[in-house]
Amino acid sequence: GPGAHPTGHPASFASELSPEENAKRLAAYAAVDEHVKDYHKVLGIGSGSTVPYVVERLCQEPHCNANSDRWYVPTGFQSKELIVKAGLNLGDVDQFPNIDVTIDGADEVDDDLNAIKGGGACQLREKVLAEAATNFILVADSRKDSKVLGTNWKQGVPIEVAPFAWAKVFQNLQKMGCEKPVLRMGKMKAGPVVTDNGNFVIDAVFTESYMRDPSELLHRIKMLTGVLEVGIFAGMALAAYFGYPDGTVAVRW
Ligand code: ABF
Repeated sequence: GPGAHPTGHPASFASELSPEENAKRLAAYAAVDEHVKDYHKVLGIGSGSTVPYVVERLCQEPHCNANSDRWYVPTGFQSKELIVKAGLNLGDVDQFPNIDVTIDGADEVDDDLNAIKGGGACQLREKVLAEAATNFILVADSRKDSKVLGTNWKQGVPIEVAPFAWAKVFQNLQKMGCEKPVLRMGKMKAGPVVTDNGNFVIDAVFTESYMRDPSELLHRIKMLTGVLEVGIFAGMALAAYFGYPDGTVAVRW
């Protein structure tokens, strides 16, 4: 239905999108067309500005109705809304711990398909759905593509923490070599951002020497008591699709 279109326009108005938006759409469409098969019964739907186009594409398939035996599992409030508004079957990961394909956005993806995620504060659920998926696919526009994590994404590694432990995690991140961790605040600066799981987020910038080994950094941060999940997705993605403003899509796998 019309609710499935993120711009509010029918798909035939696609050419009215800005080159940047069109790039996201093309990446999303390419990922769906390549990886979602008719026999897939459970799909993970990620977060961010490219994912509405994933749902848009899925809604152009015959499976797109409530009588379908396909289920859609969201990574957070935004994707839950997308699923509900499109009239698709909403599922949860406790019903479906095995997902055929999860398609999700990213803040940055490096040459080895390691990713920074969590700029949207959804990294804990995103990682659960990434791990649950047989095929985990990233979609983004070309600005997210880089050789080393942290090159384009300057905000640091998003870390979800238990609220009462945040100050201790903050201190331990400093000891680990992060000069200026930041407790992420809401838009009005009246208090910290609270995730879908009721937790806080610390953004931690690390120098390039740390970022060159994302897996090692991930493991060290994750060992800090009070850390629930780290927005480094190391070695999880099967492929990444980057849309370019000139209308081309680059695939990395
Ligand atoms: C999700 O959405 C997150 O992991 C990432 O933080 C964000 C990307 O959003 P956008 O496409 O709006 O930059 O994929």
